[in-house]
Amino acid sequence: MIDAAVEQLLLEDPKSYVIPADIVATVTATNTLEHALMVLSKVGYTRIPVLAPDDHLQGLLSLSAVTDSLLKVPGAAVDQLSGVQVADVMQPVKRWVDDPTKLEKILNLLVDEPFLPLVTEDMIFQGIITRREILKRVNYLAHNLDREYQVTRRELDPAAENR
Ligand code: 2BA
Repeated sequence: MIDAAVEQLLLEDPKSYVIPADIVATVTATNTLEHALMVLSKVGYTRIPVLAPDDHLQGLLSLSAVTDSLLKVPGAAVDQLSGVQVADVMQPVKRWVDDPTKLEKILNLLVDEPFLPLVTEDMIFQGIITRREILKRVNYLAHNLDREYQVTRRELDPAAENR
């Protein structure tokens, strides 16, 4: 369990670590890979969400999936990606959160995931929580813990140390 003081400081402003949907780069499942490659190159991110027209989260598209698809055909040129759709290469979403205050879960999942999609109960995309934004909160915590709390080291129990 996360220490209560740590949790309180990290959670002071949960909205501050959510990147809202309207500024997240996304593609739709019916976009061609040529279009998706253009989006990925323009925004500079390596993996972005795939959304349905009604904003349902459908999957994730990675740059490596696009390049893999290109390399499958010997001598293929980028314009051949116009014959393949995002739906053909996107990956399923395995990890997401539906509440930005579920810090324990968020911290655990972000160990392995660079970002987590934030969705409603029925999987409508709300935005993402990235490692960068969470690390910014952790940095704030590291610099401000002793402003609001008196942090003192517990007396160590020598018997417990030798166990
Ligand atoms: P990656 O694209 O692999 O990016 C890893 C880290 O590299 C990012 O970490 C960020 O610190 C930096 N970075 C890469 N491209 C950047 C760019 N165009 N502008 C600014 N910084 C850039 P995080 O910021 O923690 O993001 C973690 C992951 O979340 C990213 O992994 C990407 O998959 C996704 N992501 C972040 N912001 C996004 C956005 N606005 N739209 C779509 N996906 C986003």
